[in-house]
Amino acid sequence: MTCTVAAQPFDYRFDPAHTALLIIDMQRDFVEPGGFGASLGNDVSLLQAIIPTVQRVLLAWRALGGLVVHTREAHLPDLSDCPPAKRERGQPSLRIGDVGPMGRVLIRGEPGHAIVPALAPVEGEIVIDKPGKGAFYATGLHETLQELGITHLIVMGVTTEVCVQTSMREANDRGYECLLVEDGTDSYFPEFKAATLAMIRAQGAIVGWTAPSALLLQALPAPTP
Ligand code: TIU
Repeated sequence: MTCTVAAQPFDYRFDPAHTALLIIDMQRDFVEPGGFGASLGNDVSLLQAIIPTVQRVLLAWRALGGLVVHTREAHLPDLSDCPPAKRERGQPSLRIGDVGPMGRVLIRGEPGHAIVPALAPVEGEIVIDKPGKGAFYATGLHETLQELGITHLIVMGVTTEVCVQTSMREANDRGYECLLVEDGTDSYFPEFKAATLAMIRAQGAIVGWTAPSALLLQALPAPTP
């Protein structure tokens, strides 16, 4: 079955059986006060606002029986997978591994590491802990998707220009056809989000396509009862 989304810069076609919904880092550490995003000096309210949209698409995709992959940016408790440069860069109020209001910042298993309750993974969905910004670096995600016959990725999550864009570029280089859901992603910096959407779809979809969630949902087939 082929679905067609009236995306930019031109129609995006996909078969749901060979497509995964990839939800990047919708963790408390990025969207709630007291986490990693806030420790970098950011206002997290912009990111919180996309949760209902991401949930709408997630529920529609689940109803179709489509594959869902969630990622979390996270490090091992001993920080052996965290390059010192990542921990030491800048002047954050809390560094990765420090104890904050939601436990140790960006550490696996801590309260802040969890995906927000509205988007929590359910049984059968893939959850990837990634030490980098990209979902493919040091995760085995490509091998997993290859085994499952996935060729297309529909992408949502945060932040648009950091982990979402990095993951889309990694995916694009590995041959995946990627659609970014415009209102299912956000940045702490609106101008960075706008620039990222423009960069992705420039030059004939050099990284991928973008479309609002309404056009994606319109393109999905009705779920079979
Ligand atoms: N998930 C993700 O985008 N990680 C970041 O560190 N993003 C920032 O924008 N800082």
